[in-house]
Amino acid sequence: GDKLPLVINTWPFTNATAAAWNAIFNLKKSAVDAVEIGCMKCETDRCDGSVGWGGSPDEQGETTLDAMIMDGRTRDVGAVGALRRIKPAISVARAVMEFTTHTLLAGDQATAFAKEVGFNETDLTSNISAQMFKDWRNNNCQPNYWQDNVTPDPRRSCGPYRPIKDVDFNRIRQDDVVKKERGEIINDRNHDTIGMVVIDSSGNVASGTSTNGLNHKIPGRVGDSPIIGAGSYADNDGGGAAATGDGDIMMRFLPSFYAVMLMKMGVAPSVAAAEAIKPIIKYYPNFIGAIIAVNVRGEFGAACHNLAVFKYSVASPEMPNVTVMSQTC
Ligand code: SD4
Repeated sequence: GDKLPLVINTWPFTNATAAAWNAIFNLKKSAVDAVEIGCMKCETDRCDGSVGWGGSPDEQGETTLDAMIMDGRTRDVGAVGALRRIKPAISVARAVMEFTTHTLLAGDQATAFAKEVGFNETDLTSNISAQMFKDWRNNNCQPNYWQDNVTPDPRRSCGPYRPIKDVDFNRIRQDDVVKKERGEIINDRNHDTIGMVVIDSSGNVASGTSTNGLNHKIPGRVGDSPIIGAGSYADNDGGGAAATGDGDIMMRFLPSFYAVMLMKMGVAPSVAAAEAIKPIIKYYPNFIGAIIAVNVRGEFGAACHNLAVFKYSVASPEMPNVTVMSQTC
């Protein structure tokens, strides 16, 4: 059967998949439009609290947003990092792509740009994010999933900061305990970033991401999601890929770029996805994350690490009702 057009995105964010599918298949919109519409759906639904406003408060309680969008036909890109007080991050990223010669805008100046092109400034705090922030402060700046009988992890303190090398990680806990415990942070009920790739019926590829990043991050922290080739990548000659997980680690390896380059050389998507996270695992065995990859023929695959199972969503002429796929790690 026909494999194109195709929509694929991280996690069982099926409403986002359906929105993008409707855009590309029924409304005959472009792949870039479909990615924006799909990611917008997650932003307005606030998928799992980890996309859009009102989630993942930083050390001062503020939610900031990261997003990117990429056109694999023209290689045009727009992205925003640590966007403040503006809800539709993917659309601001789109505006960076459409209205400027720049690629990535950050922080308050990204907000100023967004206002200039007509977006509304608004508080991104929700009752939930305010409560999460309060709990965290009341818990000596430790995530509330951290057990009382466990030595606090100084990596997630709210300062003052000191060199990481001074921290005795061995004393804190064994690696496999960290792995197990952190594995419960990102799991089937608590997903993260939406990363999406859409390919139209002529083989034009677009990709995008949107997220509110990491709980209790240091203000100013930008994750992998708006970084080109890390959060996602699109190339009409290879395909598209998008990543989710520990962005501070993943962005050191540009996994989405790597997967797309491998597919460009003829490597199958599932192999390209696995290869793209291999070097991450080599240096950071406790890393948690996943990647989806799709080539220009509409063949797709995924790979993950330290998740019991990674679920992602697909729609194509072969699976028009949006199918949730399960990848074991
Ligand atoms: C980040 N990659 O900001 C995002 C968050 C995420 O699964 O995807 N977590 O690091």
